[in-house]
Amino acid sequence: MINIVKTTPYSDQKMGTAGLRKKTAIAMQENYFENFMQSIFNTIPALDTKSFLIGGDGRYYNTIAIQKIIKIAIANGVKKLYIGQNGLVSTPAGSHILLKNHLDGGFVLSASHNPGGIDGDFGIKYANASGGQCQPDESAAIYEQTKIITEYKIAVCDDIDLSKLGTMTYENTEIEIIDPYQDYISLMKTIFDFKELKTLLTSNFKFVFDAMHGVTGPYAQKIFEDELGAPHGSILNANPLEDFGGLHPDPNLIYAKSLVDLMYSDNAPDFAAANDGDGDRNMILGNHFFVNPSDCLSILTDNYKLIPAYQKGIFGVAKSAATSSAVKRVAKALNIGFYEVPTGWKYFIHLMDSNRITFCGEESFGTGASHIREKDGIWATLFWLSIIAKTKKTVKEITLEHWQKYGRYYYLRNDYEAIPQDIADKLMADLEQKLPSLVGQTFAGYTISEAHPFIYNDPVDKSSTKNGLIVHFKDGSRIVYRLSGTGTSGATLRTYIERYVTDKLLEEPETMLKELSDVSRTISEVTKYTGKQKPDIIT
Ligand code: VG1
Ligand code: CO
Repeated sequence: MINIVKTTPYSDQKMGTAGLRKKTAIAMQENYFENFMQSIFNTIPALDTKSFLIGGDGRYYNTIAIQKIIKIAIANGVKKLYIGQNGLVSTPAGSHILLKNHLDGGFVLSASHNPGGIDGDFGIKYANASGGQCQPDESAAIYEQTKIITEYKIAVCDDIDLSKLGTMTYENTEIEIIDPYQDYISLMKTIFDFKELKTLLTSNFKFVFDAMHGVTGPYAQKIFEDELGAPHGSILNANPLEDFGGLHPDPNLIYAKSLVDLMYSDNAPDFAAANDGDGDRNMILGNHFFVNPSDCLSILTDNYKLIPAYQKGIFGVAKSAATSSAVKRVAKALNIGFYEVPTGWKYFIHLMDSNRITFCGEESFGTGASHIREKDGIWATLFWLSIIAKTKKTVKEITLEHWQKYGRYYYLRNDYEAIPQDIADKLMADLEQKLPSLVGQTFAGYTISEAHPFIYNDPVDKSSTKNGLIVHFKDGSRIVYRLSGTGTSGATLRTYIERYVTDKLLEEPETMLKELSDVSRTISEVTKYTGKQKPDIIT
């Protein structure tokens, strides 16, 4: 039986950088999730011919929301649903499942690296047939629907058992509970040399992987332990938990602190990686060494030939504008295309689909390639291990040699969190206004050479996107300002700071960027607007 339920719109269902992200309590309001799902389906024609993937990172409210999607999909006459067993699918594996099965879209229930639980965050990433998250025009159309919705359709039936693999049919919808791991593992085997990696991980090389109680734990156990022979226990925090064990599943120096402490201790392993809640972000650490994600993209690109799948050559490389310029030098040296896009993985999709790029990355602990249309934490880990297996060098040696070859971009991101939205908007608008007048001015010895909004013209669909403000200095340093699109309380001002040097390769970023950090505050007047003397989070 199908029920048609009368509803009233919520005014705040606009997707941000990566889907819709809300406080869990907001997402759990009556009809909130149903409204959003029905609004998505309202924008998709001929649902009786369409197939979708459903999965999530295992956070609180996932399984309840999944049952809702299933019932709304049945009521809307969707042809087929592929659902990850127990409601689990990582963001990268989901992209692969979508592409492999030529699905029309997918829903990964995740607020990514944001904390989970009833007091945490909930989210939904909506992908289209490209295998990646929907484009801005599609999210705009969905947002319009959310503002006028008056009813949604929902099937009245028992909850579907998500624990058993198999196929069943309800009304006209076929439902298949699928293994969320196997296809992804097979895909990784087509890219990397698993035999060589097994030799490394069964040697005396010490490896750990922190899944942060997110969705990658089972993937990592299957790949690194079962397939590649790493000792049992190499995967830390391996079981997905609804509240991530009370942790913040964000793989960076602050939130993956216990892993960082281990890697800077006397019995540090040779290598560590961490992934975020939904498995698309990664952090790479060596013994007493941290690899900045911008450098990570640059190093992987420079070493593409060491990986079987890329030996015949790669297309170009792309980064978000806020990411450091390191990979630009590598692209130049390799004579491959280089692109700079707004923040958010969706902007890489057209570049991959049109064979303009093979690799891409963001400063926010994201690296990936065109094997899928999302960033991929396990892929990045396997890539690093492959470089180590081939070169027999440590993470620190590989990175240092890279800096010796190309110079180093010291890089930091300063986040000013929980700013009232109107104040943040005013700060950005005022800053944009004054950019032209800044050119030629000198602050603490740094002279501004250019200052402008970042505008991206997509070479494929010709759309134009404005995202953030960039200040360039004569010595090649840059400061990028933008507001976060993934937060759930107030606004976050992100200030990205980089400085290029060819000597002094092993200093602390905080030391090398002290003046520029101060300059970033002078220019934005963040203290005047927010009262904040310093950032809340530095990564
Ligand atoms: C942040 C990062 C961005 C990333 C996005 C989604 O967005 O800065 O680089 O693509 O999160 O990451 P924002 O708008 O808050 O700066 V995740 O792991 O959700 O998919
Ligand atoms: Co994520």
